[in-house]
Amino acid sequence: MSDHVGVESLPDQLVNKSIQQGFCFNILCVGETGIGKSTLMNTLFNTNFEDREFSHFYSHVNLEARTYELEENNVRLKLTIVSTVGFGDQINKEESYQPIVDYIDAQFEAYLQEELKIKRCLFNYHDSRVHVCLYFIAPTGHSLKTLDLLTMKNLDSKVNIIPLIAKADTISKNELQKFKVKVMSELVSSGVQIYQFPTDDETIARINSSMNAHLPFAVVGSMDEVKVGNKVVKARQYPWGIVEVENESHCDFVKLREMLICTNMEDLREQTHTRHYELYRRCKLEELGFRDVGPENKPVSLQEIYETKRQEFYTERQTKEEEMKQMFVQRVKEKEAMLKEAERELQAKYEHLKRVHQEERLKLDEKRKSLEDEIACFSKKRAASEIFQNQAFVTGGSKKDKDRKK
Ligand SMILES: Nc1nc2c(ncn2[C@@H]2O[C@H](COP(=O)(O)OP(=O)(O)OP(=O)(O)O)[C@@H](O)[C@H]2O)c(=O)[nH]1
Ligand SMILES: *[C@@H]1O[C@H](CO)[C@@H](O)[C@H](O)[C@H]1NC(C)=O
Ligand SMILES: *[C@@H]1O[C@H](CO)[C@@H](O)[C@H](O)[C@H]1NC(C)=O
Ligand SMILES: *[C@@H]1O[C@H](CO)[C@@H](O)[C@H](O)[C@H]1NC(C)=O
Ligand SMILES: [Mg+2]
Repeated sequence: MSDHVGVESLPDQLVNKSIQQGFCFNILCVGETGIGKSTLMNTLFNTNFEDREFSHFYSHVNLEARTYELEENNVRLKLTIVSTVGFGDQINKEESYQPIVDYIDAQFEAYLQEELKIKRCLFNYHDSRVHVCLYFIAPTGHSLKTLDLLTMKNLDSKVNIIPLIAKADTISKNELQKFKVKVMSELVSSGVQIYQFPTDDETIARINSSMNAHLPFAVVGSMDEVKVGNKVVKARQYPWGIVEVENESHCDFVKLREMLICTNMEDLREQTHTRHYELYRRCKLEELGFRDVGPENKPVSLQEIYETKRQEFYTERQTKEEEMKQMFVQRVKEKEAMLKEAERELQAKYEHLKRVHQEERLKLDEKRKSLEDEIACFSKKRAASEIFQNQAFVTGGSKKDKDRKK
């Protein structure tokens, strides 16, 4: 362009807009109780986030999210720190990572729901998707625990993981170097994908790849101020010396702050949106039956998908209905057969009873007849005896007999 048009102000416009809007960044701290999560967050942002200690006696892992508004030179940052509570404290640790996975998925789901709304509000939506997961490894100097590997393996497709060796002041320099190598080789052999600082820009590739070589960062956290020489620094003081948090020959705290906040925050946000969220969204939509191309690699519209889905649904419902009808008929038939069987049994019982009854009656009749015969026989005998008595009276009746007769 030969004359000034004003295209050059585009970056300024973007900057001004971003500043107006403010930024949002969400950190997830995963690590055992008391490993130094809160202290490191305080040290990183040079703020005393009011926080409490958690006990070791939770039966489940919980996640606690807190949002803070920070400001530096008119740039506002809406920072959310999510911390695991009770991680690694259960006897059975098998389900420790599930609440973390669920939390990350829930944030993706909330964003997806907002996207799918008819009246979307993505412009001032409070994005709660986790941009980075700081994984605190205990400074054992030995090796990773199964819990560490399992958790990172389950999170690596959902979030950018930066592994940290916590409380790095409690491990000697030689051991730390060996431990770092060990941790990295274990992560590689377990196939855990950790976040790689971008190296696609040639001029900075060297620095970023050298940073990648420092992973996992060995960090020390402290809000205590100690006077060293003629300046006051954040440090941990021990009887034998002082560990300066911000001295690169003491720990990797500065490297972490540099990479996390100063240079790669935007990349972490971008990766979250374009890689992790995209993966979640794709799986979710495919689960619902959406797809971009049909059977013959032809693009399919939403309308078509909707129609096919509806058709499928109706067909399925019809077959279900038919099945249910069949089942009903079958049931009725079975019931009928059962009823018939019962009726037959009753009938048989009835016949049997009738027969028994008849037999009884016959027996009774016979008895009656014999009784009647007996009575008849008895009557005859009586009649005969009376006649005999009368004759006796006529022939020789005394006065005494007459009285008795009376
Ligand atoms: N040696 C050493 N101690 C540390 C470091 N960071 C924190 N601590 C100490 O570890 C203890 C626990 O620190 P917190 O930051 O409360 O740990 P946390 O992980 O937030 O603990 P919960 O939130 O209760 O699970 C405190 O006494 C800290 O002073 C460190 O880098 N080195
Ligand atoms: C951006 O803001 C600065 C100061 O607030 C102002 O001077 C400048 O003109 C703005 N630029 C654009 C392109 O809006
Ligand atoms: C690392 O990569 C980021 C993003 O590409 C870049 O902005 C930064 O300058 C690079 N180097 C260092 C040392 O941060
Ligand atoms: C870092 O610590 C080393 C050794 O303790 C010391 O010599 C050096 O001056 C410190 N550097 C800074 C920048 O304070
Ligand atoms: Mg804490």
